[in-house]
Amino acid sequence: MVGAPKGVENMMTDWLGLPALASAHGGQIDSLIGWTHLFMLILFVGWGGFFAYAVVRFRRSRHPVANYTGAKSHTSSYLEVGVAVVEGILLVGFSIPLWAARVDRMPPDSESLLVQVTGEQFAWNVHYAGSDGVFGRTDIKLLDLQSNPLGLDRSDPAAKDDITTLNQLYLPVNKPVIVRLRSKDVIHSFGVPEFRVKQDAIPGLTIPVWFVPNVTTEEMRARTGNPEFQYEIACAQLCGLGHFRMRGYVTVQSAEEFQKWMEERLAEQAELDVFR
Ligand SMILES: [Cu+2]
Repeated sequence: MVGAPKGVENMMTDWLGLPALASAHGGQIDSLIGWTHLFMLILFVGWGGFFAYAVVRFRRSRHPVANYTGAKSHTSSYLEVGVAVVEGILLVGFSIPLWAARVDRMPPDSESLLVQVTGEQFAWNVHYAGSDGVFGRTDIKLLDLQSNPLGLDRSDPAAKDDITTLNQLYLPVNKPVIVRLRSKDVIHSFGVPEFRVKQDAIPGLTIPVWFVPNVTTEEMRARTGNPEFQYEIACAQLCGLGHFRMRGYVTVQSAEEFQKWMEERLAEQAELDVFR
């Protein structure tokens, strides 16, 4: 991308025309995708070229009778071993370490922002624990699709400072985020292309997914030249008739802006509580 700050973009991102990168680990994902494509291109050209050669070289007019002995050289075996070695390197050297970092080495809760994101047909419910860091109790009996889509029990002390939003995920920049994914009904999938994150939300399970967003929405607007740019959570599993409109928005802000946003939401919440 033109004018992109160094270290944010990856060579492979440009080469493959992937969406702009906006997370700390995204470059590694793009490298892996890029190297795999490059290797597949070499294989495709190699095998395709050999196929074309064989079709011409062993055409019927030149070789009316099959040769039962076949080739004696070991070149093909060496090539096969070479292909297997490269595939092994991609798997052991790139894929497994990357996967382990994503699923095994979660950052500690104390250093991260924890958010619960619950998918439903057809929306994303976002739930922040607030300053106490404890998610308030939820109860299915309190669930109301309009006024309380998560069934949050506001009488629980831990729920007092909780913030819930619909389809709006606000995140501070450069801080690890752990999204705890859940689903109320069917399988959905939390996909934010710019973060190189995609994880299914499965009813009955809470699945954590983590990333470090490193480009704010404002910076991305400047970089893309699109003043209306928004990070989007796209549901990446066909989850029903309204799947196409199951879309959330992510706003990445500076730590101060994020803090301010949280406080504003809390103030709004306090106003609502007066009328309860
Ligand atoms: Cu969905």
